[in-house]
Amino acid sequence: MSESQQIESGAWPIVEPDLASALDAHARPLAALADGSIAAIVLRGTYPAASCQRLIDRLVDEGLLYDPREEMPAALREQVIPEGYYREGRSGLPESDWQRRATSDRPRIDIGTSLGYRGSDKEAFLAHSQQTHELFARVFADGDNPVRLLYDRLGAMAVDRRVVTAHEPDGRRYGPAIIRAHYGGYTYKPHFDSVRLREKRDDYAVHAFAHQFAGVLVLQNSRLGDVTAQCRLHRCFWNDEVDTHLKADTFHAYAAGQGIENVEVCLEPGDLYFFNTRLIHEVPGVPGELPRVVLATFIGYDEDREDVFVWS
Ligand SMILES: O=C(O)CCC(=O)C(=O)O
Ligand SMILES: [Fe+2]
Repeated sequence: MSESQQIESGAWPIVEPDLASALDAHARPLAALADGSIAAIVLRGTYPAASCQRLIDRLVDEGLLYDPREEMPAALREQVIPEGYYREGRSGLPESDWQRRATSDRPRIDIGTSLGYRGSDKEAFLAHSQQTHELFARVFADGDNPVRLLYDRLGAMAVDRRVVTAHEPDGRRYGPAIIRAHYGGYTYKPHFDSVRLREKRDDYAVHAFAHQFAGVLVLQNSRLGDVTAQCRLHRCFWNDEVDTHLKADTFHAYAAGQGIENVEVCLEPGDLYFFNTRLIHEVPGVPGELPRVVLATFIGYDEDREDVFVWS
């Protein structure tokens, strides 16, 4: 596929509501995500809403998340991820950003191992990933396992390909998925995600995949009146020209000027969606009482490979 950011014009569909419709519409749904001909695949009601609530309650009970009506526990305060944070290659987090943790009024708490956040130290990343496998085995021991559901649905869409947790050639695995809680209206500005093009992590096996997708299951949303936090996808792949607008915070004006269409993917707790993370996307925060909580993954897909890698 070319480097151009414009995708064929015409309606840009969100394929929904279930696996059957995705496979009906496209013999290879993941190929349709890869070439940008569809905006997203939405599988509604994948995880029962009651299970979402049970999981959130459990995570709060275990001190892995907190109830925003109470004060944030000190142990979590140290783990806050500043809004807008990401690391390129092997660089570290600047001191000024670490200081933003404690004072952030839009804190994000991650449960799991993020390559974007921890990947600059590979040994530490792989050791942390191992701990996440152990943590998830314990948290999801009762069989009501949303990570397995996500892998199963992805496996069905991958048709004859094999879906596995991303691993290095020596077998060491990445984190299988990550739970992210976004408090106080935490916002993802227009951005793209790519271990290859953005983070440039050429020392990781996932760097080899031509395409990167996200698979995200909503566990809880943030609501203020009628408004909930939702992802908006722009029909525009990242390239150098787009990059200047992302960095200058002028992407919205650029998109309007270019007539780039966009769609909002409206999700309820329990809905799972997949999209190509090279598309410019954003999740404007909604400072409701409760945090928006998702189970998130990245997915590596390549036409020439029969394995599909999943990581976080
Ligand atoms: O939470 C979502 O739905 C997507 C978030 C996102 O774009 C990201 O984590 O990079
Ligand atoms: Fe993203």
